[in-house]
Amino acid sequence: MMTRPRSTALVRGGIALSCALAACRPTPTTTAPAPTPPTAQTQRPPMFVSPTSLAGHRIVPVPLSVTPGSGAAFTLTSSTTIQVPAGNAEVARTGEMLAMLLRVPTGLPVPVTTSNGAAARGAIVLRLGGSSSLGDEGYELTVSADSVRIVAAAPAGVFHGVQTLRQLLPAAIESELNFGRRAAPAWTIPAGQITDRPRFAWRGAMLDVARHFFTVDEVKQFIDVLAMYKMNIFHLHLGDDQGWRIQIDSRPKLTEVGGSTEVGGGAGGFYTKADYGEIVRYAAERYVTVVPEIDMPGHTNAAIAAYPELSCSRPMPASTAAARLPGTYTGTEVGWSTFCPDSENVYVFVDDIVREIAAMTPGPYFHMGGDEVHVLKDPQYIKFVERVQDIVYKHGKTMVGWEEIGKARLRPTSIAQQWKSDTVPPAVTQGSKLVLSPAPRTYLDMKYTPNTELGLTWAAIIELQRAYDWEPATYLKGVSEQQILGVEGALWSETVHNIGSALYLTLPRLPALAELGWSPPAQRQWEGFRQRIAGHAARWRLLGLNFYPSPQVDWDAAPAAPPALVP
Ligand code: TNX
Repeated sequence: MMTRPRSTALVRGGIALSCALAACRPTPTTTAPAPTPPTAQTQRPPMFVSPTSLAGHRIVPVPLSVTPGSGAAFTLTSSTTIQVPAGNAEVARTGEMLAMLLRVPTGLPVPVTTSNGAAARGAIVLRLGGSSSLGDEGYELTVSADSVRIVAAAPAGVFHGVQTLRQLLPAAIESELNFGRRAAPAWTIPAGQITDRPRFAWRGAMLDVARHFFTVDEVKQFIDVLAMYKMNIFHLHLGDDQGWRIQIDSRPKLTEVGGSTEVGGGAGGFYTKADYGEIVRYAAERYVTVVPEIDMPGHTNAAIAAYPELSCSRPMPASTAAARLPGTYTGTEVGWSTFCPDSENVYVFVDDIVREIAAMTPGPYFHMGGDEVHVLKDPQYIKFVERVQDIVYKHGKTMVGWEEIGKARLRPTSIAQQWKSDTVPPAVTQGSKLVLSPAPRTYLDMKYTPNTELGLTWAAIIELQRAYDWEPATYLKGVSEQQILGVEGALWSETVHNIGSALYLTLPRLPALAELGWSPPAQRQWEGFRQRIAGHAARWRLLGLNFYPSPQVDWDAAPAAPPALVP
């Protein structure tokens, strides 16, 4: 894999360590300086404070149901254990990840024990079982003074429940420093019960690693953010005019030539098969499915630079002078490149690509792109999409494509990703399910304000409230909730050079979208989100995650005093 130096201009808080659940966090050698002992819980900085009642929680995405208890809180102590069931390696792994998260800032031993018996006193119990109505991703979290129980029908649900538990502890739990006994906050979790499950099956984010390359470690950090907010799809845009980013053994020039540059003329880079395997594994441990995209027939100049016979003719914009190798492109115009739909060699090539990528992708999807082909006539475009669709299914994957693929005849299981239409896309009329990625609401590469240094403006200026305050089931007239598979945010990287910049555009807008994807509409209100998300800035700072401190949120506000308990 090729790497290059990166600017850290927009990274706050130093080097970010990648950590959805601390698996990657080094054991600290430093002890944080003790702050002046507090006289009252309320005088402590917000990062040390946990809600005194579940009613004051700041969980994002907001759960389906939260019932505050009247009993005492659970407190992490030297006798706290994590109890996992015998015979389930996945739940055991999640238990270990939770233990690593808790041990670092608390300095407590938090051993992981295996038992199918009753909850030991002081145990955090992770368990499979519970109601099948929880689905594969739902969970039930019960907190009492004696124990914490997370019960789910499947391991993904246990993982999501652990993310909720993490958000119920003071933000300081995210620290990579040990607070020591004097400085430590009270590590308490308020009593009560949470029942939770997602609204939509597809809750995703796309990262464009083609316009600018991102290293495996940077990609892991992005996946960490998805996992924290219970998102389950990571869509990886692996090829475009400016770069080809994935090793294909049968077509070595794709990475040699196509991987050699990026927007602006930098050195680009690519993932070896081992790198890609590492990304897929890391994502899977966090219950995130990788959806690889090779955009075609348009957005293909990097592949054509490597194998010119893929094109019928080569109309190129003039702005290629800075490119390193002949035929490569480092500008940002779109819509001008295309594979030749009338060449059989093109389909042999596509078969090679889909076969190799399908073989290294455990998830069920292959995304063929299909957007913005301005230089083909409809019949040519349609023929291409239908041929590629056959190849994708031949290699055992379900096809996904940008909404333009609806012009072609789609198989019933093919999925269209809406991004520009505000009426019923043709794919839906054919019976395909839709992933909603409306650019004016979900495009993470749009500026927050006209003055945002990074980002584009063609779809909209998207401040946080605009990213949050819309409803998927009514967004497209004539498209009902049953036709919507879910939502996805897209981070195109024409202006985004590194993970610090990527996170600046992603936080806090991606958590807003995560809530649209997960939480029932009845639980969602902008004012509530605004107050809950405020509590997350302290977490992002401790994790070294850059973010946009939107003026629409009072980031330093202490958690609201809990309202009186309503039975
Ligand atoms: C449109 S949205 C594109 C991308 C650009 C993006 C920039 C879509 C399917 N295509 O090629 O990167 O706008 O915002």
